[in-house]
Amino acid sequence: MKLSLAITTPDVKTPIGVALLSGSFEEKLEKAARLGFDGVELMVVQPQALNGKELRQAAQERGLAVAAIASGAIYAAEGLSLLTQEPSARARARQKLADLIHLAAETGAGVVTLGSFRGRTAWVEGLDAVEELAQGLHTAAGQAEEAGVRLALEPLNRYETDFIHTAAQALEFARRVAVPSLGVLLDTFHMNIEEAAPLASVEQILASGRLYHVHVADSNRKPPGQGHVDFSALVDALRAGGYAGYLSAELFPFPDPDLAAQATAAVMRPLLV
Ligand code: LER
Ligand code: MN
Repeated sequence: MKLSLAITTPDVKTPIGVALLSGSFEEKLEKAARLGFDGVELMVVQPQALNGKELRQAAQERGLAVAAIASGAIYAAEGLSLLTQEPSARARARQKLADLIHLAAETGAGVVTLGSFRGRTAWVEGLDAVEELAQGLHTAAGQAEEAGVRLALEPLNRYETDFIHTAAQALEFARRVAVPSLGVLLDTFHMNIEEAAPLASVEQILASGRLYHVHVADSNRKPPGQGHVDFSALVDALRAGGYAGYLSAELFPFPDPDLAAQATAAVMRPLLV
């Protein structure tokens, strides 16, 4: 199991509420390495304009891997999502997803995350939203399969979207799409709100073989140790289920983006030895 954290790439001009570390992209990489992270999850807005090989090399030079490519900043910065009323905007979103998959392959990131970028069923009228998303992700999962990349669908809490709130719902959706490259991302912050028994849900997804990525934040979305999530029990459950992927910090920059990263490493690093 490896530790990463979410940072933005230089194309992201608006502040993203759950990205960590301050400074230039290179400074963020230096800091991540110094704090003992193994990788970085890249929050991007213009994947088509980024050079994945250069990003990969910049990370590698500091002993870091690119853990994941995150789609959430596209929704946060541009309001673009896979479920949106205007057909041309839906087409642009699907193209963005194809670009994210290409960037993941170039950077060596194993995973593209799919959280708020999926949109909401209420945003599409006269359309079967679930079927529309299933079709879009079926196509994308095929592209991912060819590129050697996985897609990780993230259950989000009820205040952020109107469907796929729980691990079981995400797994059901992934099984409906039925392409092995589509799996599940579990985020401890959302799980604390939506799961009746978070560790049992972790075990369920692990048993399905479809746990492709994990986001860590405490119950209040502050760094681990500042709320009431039991990270030691989480790591034990992940280890017992054979999880070898990333625990990726995606949380509020509290009290600031550097100290939040430092506090995360201080709690999580000892659990992963
Ligand atoms: C995305 O990974 C996520 O967790 C959302 O809550 C976006 O902030
Ligand atoms: Mn998340």
